Amino acid sequence: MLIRRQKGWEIPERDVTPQALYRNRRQFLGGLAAGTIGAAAATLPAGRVLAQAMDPTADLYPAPRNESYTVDRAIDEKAKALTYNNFYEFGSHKFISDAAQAMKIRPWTIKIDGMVEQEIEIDFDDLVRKMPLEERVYRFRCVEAWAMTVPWTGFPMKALVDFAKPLSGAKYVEMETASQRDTMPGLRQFWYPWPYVEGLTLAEATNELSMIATGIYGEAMPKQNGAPLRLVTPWKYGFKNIKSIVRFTFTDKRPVSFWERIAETEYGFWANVNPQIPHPRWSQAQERLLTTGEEVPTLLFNGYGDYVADLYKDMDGENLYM
Ligand SMILES: Nc1nc2c(c(=O)[nH]1)N[C@H]1C(S)=C(S)[C@@H](COP(=O)(O)O)O[C@H]1N2
Ligand SMILES: [Mo]
Repeated sequence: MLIRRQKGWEIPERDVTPQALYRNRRQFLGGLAAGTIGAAAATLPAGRVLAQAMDPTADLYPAPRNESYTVDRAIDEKAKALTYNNFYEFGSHKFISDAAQAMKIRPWTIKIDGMVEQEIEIDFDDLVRKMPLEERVYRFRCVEAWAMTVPWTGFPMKALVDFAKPLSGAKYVEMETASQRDTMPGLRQFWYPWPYVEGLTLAEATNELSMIATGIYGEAMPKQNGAPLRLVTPWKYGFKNIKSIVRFTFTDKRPVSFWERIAETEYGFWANVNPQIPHPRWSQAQERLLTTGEEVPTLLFNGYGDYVADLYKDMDGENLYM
């Protein structure tokens, strides 16, 4: 008689709970490493379960959409948003989506440090389950004058700031992207000031628009779009939207971001979208929609002035729009 213990991933779909998959993640990935993907997949009841087993947070998607943030533009094609990317760690062009698959996104440890009550180190899978996930459709505007409209899934960055418990003297939060020398060929381009760093004021970070996105198009974030967590600030140029974050540092000193270090006369700290302030080398008046290629007028604060204009009053003398 054949007696065989059922493996975690072989349980019927009706019995599959997120917990069960979560606990069996290592086993499943171990199986993959041992080259048993074919055997394992053959016993799986559905592709969805395979996806869940491979991404321990897959059960969180799709999250309910928050309709208060819908915009008057068509959502871009998923295939476009997932294959036209900016992620210099994988190359200084837009077609890095294949190369980015090498990035290791589990385990993923996030450090919260600097001016906080207590430093925190937390696994992404633990953090994301503490946060209120929802879907929001936002415009997105790259400084290079292309734009897209996409449904992000994530949580308000304010929830993360509350979780971090910053000290009263903290004024900024600095964020850092992972540095994986073995998977990110871009890091060999030593003339760039790695790691990728970005920053926000705490007022910006706790503005209701600021999101830590963990998914897009109703699925966990693809690697090329910044898995497992990235910043989304829709009123700022795309480069502020730092990907694959491993550290949040609270500080009283204004962070100097990656692009600011490279060219401070072209990319500043504030980087708020403004059609009337050209980039030193091109106009920002128009933008090209990712899916249709259509050229349309750019809006002040990318159309989000009602939410964020107040953040910048009485800031004359600051370069708010670059
Ligand atoms: N770590 C990291 N984050 C990054 C970048 C990058 O090169 N590295 N590029 C930025 C720029 S310029 C843009 S426009 C967006 C692109 O996001 P997307 O590929 O999801 O469209 O990511 C931003 N975040
Ligand atoms: Mo960008």
